[in-house]
Amino acid sequence: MPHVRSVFLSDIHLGTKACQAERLLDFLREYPADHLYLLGDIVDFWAMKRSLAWRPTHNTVIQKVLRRARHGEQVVFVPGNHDEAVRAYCGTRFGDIRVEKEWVHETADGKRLLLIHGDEFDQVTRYHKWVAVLGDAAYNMLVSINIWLSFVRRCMGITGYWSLAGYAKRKVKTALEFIFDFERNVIRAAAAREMHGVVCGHIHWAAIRDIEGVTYVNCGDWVDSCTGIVEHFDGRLELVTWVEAPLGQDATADLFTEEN
Ligand SMILES: [Mn+2]
Repeated sequence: MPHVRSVFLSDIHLGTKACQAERLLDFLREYPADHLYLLGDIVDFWAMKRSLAWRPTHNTVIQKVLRRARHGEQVVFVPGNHDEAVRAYCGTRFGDIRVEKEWVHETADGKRLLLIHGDEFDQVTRYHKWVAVLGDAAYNMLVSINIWLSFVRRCMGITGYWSLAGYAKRKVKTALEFIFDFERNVIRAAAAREMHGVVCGHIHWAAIRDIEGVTYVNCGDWVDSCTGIVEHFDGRLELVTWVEAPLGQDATADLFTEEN
């Protein structure tokens, strides 16, 4: 079983239907660590106000995290905008879990990483959804719909060319610009604080890359992409995309019976 130095997770959105709690439990089982960082939007209080979708597996996630903290793993929770209610408790502890507005993690090779959720650097939250919605397949479909649309427009005597796909593409471009803006803002804030890098979440877009000499790391999410960041014992950071392991006959049963 691989054991890593640190695990960084964000945007789990417990309490929503879309939350991939089973997969997350598999991931957590695979990666015991010395440090576990939960970088915001862990529990989705916003969604829970609209409709409650709290499953037994969501309890299990909380129980597993509490147990890891109790067994000596350093667990730090940095609340995000969906769990901002917890921000009032920054600087305190919930049992063995520290709640902090932000945190600085030093990697095994001595790099200082600023840990934040990142919503304060988000100018327009809603745009990023376009990226997820409009994959290549959707784009191709738009192109073929557009062929029909221009046919209809011609039949109706409407002149001039208007491209639905082009319209969608401009929207996607806006979404990508939003992501670049977000990344740049986060990076600059980290650089201003003389950090080697920054680990955040919020935009549901996992990444590890160097921008302007600063390491930009985004944990991604557990509602769609199922990604997390791990730090190995040599300080190397790795983006893990969780691909479901084949389920053994008792793989799910023990989640509920295991002692916590
Ligand atoms: Mn967020």
